[in-house]
Amino acid sequence: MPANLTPEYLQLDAKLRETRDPQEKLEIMRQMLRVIPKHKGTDKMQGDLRRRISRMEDALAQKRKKGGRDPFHVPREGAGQVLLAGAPNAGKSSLLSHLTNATPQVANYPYTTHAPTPGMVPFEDVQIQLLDVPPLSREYTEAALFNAYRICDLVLFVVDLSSADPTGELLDLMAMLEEHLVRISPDPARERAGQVSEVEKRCVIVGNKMDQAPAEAGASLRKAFGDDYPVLIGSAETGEGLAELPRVLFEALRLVRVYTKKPGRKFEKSAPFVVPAGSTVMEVAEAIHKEFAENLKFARLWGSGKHQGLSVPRDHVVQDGDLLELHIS
Ligand SMILES: Nc1nc2c(ncn2[C@@H]2O[C@H](COP(=O)(O)OP(=O)(O)O)[C@@H](O)[C@H]2O)c(=O)[nH]1
Ligand SMILES: [Mg+2]
Repeated sequence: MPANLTPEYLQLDAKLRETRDPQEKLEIMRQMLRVIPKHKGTDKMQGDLRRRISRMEDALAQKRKKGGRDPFHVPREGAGQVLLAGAPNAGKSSLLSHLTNATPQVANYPYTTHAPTPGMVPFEDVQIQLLDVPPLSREYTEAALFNAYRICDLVLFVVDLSSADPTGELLDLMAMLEEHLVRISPDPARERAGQVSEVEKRCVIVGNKMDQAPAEAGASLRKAFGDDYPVLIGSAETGEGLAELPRVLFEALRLVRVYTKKPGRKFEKSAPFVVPAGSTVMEVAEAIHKEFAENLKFARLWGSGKHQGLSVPRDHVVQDGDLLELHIS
């Protein structure tokens, strides 16, 4: 069967042969996999591409481990890693300054942010890591930036409401990520082991510069995206409209906080264990210590309404704010 490759695919193929940088090669192969016509005639080519992508990813990961540096890699801290995304001048750096103690450069000209700048967003008794990164743009975006989106926990889009077409701008940002195999989704599929191609990420949207924009701009952004994603309309400069953003980020990360204590001790409601929503008592114990989990006999639970001190099985699913007393043998 003929492969019927498109000009777009052939162009990428030619580009791949000219490219030396492994990271860029990887990006090109991911794009090729995206655009290759999906039918029986290309099955083998698709398989080959997947294998080459996988090998290249492994090789790059090895290199990073050996100390080769990925300029966009920032070690995870706190409850989760949120990556800002936006066009030049949308207000990403201003938002980071507003929400955290970080002091990124804010300037009224594009491309001010080069290396990622991290900051910690406090929410009640947890901290969420927020990373400011260079803008997404069709003119120039470093390939390594797309990798950063692949490994973050949540994408925070910032859209300038005073621009000509905020909704179109956001659709374009999403399309750019998708072209690099990062799909924004209200309900991402769990990542399967060994899957190398597309990843799915949740997002939160901030319509920024409301102080400079007509009210309709915010309303239409909400109308376009509000059914699928949290949309906040506000100002990164004054903070107006954004008071709930830390909570919205925490909720979008789909995490729960659990407070634990040993039998006979008092609860210290200060440092929660943060685990993915849907985690069980056993998984909380594992998060504390592997050995601890192995020796877990039973747990008593306060919280979730009806469980005031009742003993619960190891596969009981914990809720945000639960108090757990762990009994080990
Ligand atoms: N009026 C207004 N200006 C803002 C707001 N947020 C950011 N700006 C301005 O927009 C410009 C670009 O902001 P910056 O945070 O550097 O954008 P970035 O390129 O996305 O990081 C700066 O001059 C900011 O002062 C806002 O809410 N209202
Ligand atoms: Mg910036």
